[in-house]
Amino acid sequence: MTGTTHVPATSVVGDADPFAPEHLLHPGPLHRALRAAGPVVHLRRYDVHALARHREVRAALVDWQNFRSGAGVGLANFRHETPWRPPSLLLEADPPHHDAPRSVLRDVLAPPALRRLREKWQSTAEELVDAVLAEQEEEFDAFATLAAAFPLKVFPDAVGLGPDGRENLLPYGNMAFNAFGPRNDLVTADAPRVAELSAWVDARCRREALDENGFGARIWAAADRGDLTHDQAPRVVRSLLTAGVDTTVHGLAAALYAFATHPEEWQRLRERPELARVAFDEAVRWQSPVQTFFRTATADIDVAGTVVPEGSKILMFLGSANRDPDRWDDADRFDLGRDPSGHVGFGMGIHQCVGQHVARLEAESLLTALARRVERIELCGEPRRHLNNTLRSWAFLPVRVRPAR
Ligand code: OVP
Repeated sequence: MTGTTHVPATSVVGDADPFAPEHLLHPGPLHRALRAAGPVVHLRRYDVHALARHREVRAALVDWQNFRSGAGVGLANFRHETPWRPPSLLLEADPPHHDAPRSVLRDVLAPPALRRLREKWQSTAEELVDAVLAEQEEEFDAFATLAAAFPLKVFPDAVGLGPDGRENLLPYGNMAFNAFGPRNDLVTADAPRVAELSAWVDARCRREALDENGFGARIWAAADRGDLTHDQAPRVVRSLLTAGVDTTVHGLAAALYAFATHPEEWQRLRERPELARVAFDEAVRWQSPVQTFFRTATADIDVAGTVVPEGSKILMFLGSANRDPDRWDDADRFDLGRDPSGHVGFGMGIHQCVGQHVARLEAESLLTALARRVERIELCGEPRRHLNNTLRSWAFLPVRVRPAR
């Protein structure tokens, strides 16, 4: 067997640190080794069991009775460790506590609520793309000017946030997503700003800080109706501000990167702009902006013959499940012709992304506006990743565009 096709034995892959920079930058080789090593792999460094195949990741995601979220969905076990902030009432909760906040947020972010935003978001996307094409040279950083700029324009407005301090949103989310991982250098680098950023976000979740027409006000109104307690309302607003910005920014960046490296798929989108939504889901499958989440075993669980002990953590590789060749034909290919449904980039089951319709509307607005105005988009330099323990994220995405005539 040659070096390049050699599959590391379980004992070797079991020593890997999935949160080391090399694996965060290039997760593919580790994912392949984990999938090859078996349906479940013990990672000795953290004493957790890892799932990297689509079948087992999906099964764990839908089995909330055995694979719990209430002890945290990061490496830290809230049974033994104090969380860095009060736990999320959605992400870090199990039924029955989970269900009232979930149902309130589901209604606030449901498609009927989004219909009111659709025209505004489409015209904002068109204005943004027009401005970028007018102001920039033909080469620019698509990460800052498009992927980050668009969500930061529309989403905080929709929540009902005031104009000040919005530059704190991405750093706060970056910190929250790092905190799901081990206390490595990435977490250490965030430490000096934890108190300041947390105080800013917590203040924005108060009723007085929120515009009366936004998602935030609707969460507070649900508390007035008795669907939530008034104590819970600010923490549900906090979920919007934690999970709603970085995810969409790096999700849109994933789509732009995909198109900038697949010119034939860009032509396909230009010919059929109604493919924008499926293109976004395919980009979420292909890049998996949220790479990993953990669960905690509530009993000794048999996974394909291996016992995962009660109380221990399970690490689910969403990004690996989304590239599993046993589930996907030509898994590594970004392909608008496939049906990406069944990907686990938004999770699956009772915790599946409650904001996915918001994300798809943002993506549809931006990609449609671009497809109408840009004939070609291609990389014109080396793109740079931003390292995060959970997010497959970007720092710089240099592109060259040719505007459509
Ligand atoms: C991707 C997510 C991520 C981070 C925070 C929260 C949710 C939250 O509920 O606060 S889901």
